[in-house]
Amino acid sequence: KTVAIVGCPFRGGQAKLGVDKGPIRLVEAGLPQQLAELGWDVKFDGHHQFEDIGTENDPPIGKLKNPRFVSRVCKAVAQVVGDHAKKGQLPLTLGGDHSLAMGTISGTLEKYPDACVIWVDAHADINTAETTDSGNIHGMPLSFLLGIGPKVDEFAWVQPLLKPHRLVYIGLRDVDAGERRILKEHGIKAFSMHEVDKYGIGRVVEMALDHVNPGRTLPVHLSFDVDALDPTVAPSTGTPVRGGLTFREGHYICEAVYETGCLVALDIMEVNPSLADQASVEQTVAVGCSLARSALGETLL
Ligand code: DIR
Ligand code: MN
Ligand code: MN
Ligand code: MN
Repeated sequence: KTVAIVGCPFRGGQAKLGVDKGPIRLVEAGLPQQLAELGWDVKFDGHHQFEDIGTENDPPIGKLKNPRFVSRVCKAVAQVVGDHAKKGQLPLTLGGDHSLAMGTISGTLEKYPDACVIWVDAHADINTAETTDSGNIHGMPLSFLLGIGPKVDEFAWVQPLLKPHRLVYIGLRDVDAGERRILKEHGIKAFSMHEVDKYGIGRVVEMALDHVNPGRTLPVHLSFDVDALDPTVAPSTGTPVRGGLTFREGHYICEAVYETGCLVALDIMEVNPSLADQASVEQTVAVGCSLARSALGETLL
């Protein structure tokens, strides 16, 4: 079993500086060795270099900010992730901002067209070119993957291969009005923090899996935005929202997905080592590493 680490120092999907340093810190913290100790063959040949095309060459398209840069980077990431998957390797993508998931999930779906997606996040990241307030594309990747909303030529390469019933959320608590409408209209299943409180994380993960992967036979892509965790657990991230997952709830999701044996791709996104004090940064980087280890088989006993 081989895990291919795809380091993506990229921040074009949102405005804050520093999230591009996330993957570097996660690797420096020893993630490749930690995964090797779990018995994985670890492939990592350096972080990807994304040529910055410069904001002057990349004016907004409608409300979308840095559209060409985001599109180009995600297209390259789709290729890389897809190539690893086709070799039977499990791509572990380290962000970077969550717009990257447009690339990672495109890559996964190329090899596994029937894959389902578990999206762990405080946010729904399903705004369209029409509904987005911020224009930040990290709040939009799922609308492109699902083919929802007005077509944007720049993103025409994104195949709308994800079906609404193959997507499930855990951890939501900051959902825009337009996003709520989309979730309702397309019948997309979401377990917000309210459901986590009500049922407990064990039942929530079971219900989430029952929804997208009833027979536990389909490949699973787990896309984990660290802002799903409570800001006391993962403070160094661009858009923290109070009332999030505890340390254990976050890790439980990863452990339970690993236990299905269906995991084919993993994203750890939105670690921003430039935000907050040094202790908070170290804590957040360490949590990013331990989430990845849990999803790749680390157990408590
Ligand atoms: C908001 C925030 N829904 C937006 N999204 C964030 O900009 O579309 N996603 N922070 O991670
Ligand atoms: Mn996100
Ligand atoms: Mn988020
Ligand atoms: Mn975000």
